[in-house]
Amino acid sequence: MRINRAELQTVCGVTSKLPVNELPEFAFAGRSNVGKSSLINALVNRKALARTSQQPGKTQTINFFLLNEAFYFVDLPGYGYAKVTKELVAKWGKMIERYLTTSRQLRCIFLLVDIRHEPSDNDKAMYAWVVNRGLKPVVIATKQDKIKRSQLGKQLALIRHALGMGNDDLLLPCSSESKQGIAEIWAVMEKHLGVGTASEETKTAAAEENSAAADIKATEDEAR
Ligand SMILES: Nc1nc2c(ncn2[C@@H]2O[C@H](COP(=O)(O)OP(=O)(O)OP(=O)(O)O)[C@@H](O)[C@H]2O)c(=O)[nH]1
Ligand SMILES: [Mg+2]
Repeated sequence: MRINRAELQTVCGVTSKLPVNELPEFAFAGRSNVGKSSLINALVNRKALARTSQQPGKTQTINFFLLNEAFYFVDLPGYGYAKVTKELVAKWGKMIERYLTTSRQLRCIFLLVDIRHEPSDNDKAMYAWVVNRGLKPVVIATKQDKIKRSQLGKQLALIRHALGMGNDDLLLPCSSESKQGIAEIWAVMEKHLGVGTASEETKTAAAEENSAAADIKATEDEAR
């Protein structure tokens, strides 16, 4: 999707009141440093809309980015960041929980995990919590550029197994550096937004997405 306008509209700290938005929201969750803010930048094709850092714990607020005046990206603080007090970690957890339980416009939550590693206990707990709330998370395996093509299937199978994902649950690899997988993530959001479903162009894109998803699945199956 072409993004013509992107702005950081609302920043919420631990004690802030969350906005009651009228437009659809897509949220990005995952441990600190997994690449949430980088992915937001890659999706909107901007270098620094969302602030990123090599130091974990960069995003310490819930940030609402308004795109094309039509929908929001919600950048959540990372969990599992050890260098702040337990008290603060707990407050962030509560804030994320408050957002996920009260948002009326959340269309899809993307749960990010690092493609190189087995999901952590925090990742597993987050995934289970989101599933238990009746939300259907789409898991994104980040930093695909850091592994070899030959490792892809094995890593995806490892992540799917560790999180206890069903065969039909979406797991998409991506890289904010090389831009691999970015179009597939957009295809998921476009489906939720119901944009351009009538056009031939979108039908082709959707067919391509389905075939890309089938390819990824085949790679995973091969690795089993
Ligand atoms: N090679 C590579 N590096 C990445 C990728 N995505 C993010 N990074 C790097 O990972 C680090 C963390 O990225 P962020 O986007 O700030 O991570 P975050 O999840 O927003 O982290 P918090 O705000 O602390 O929760 C930065 O140094 C990024 O450059 C990727 O796809 N490939
Ligand atoms: Mg961040």
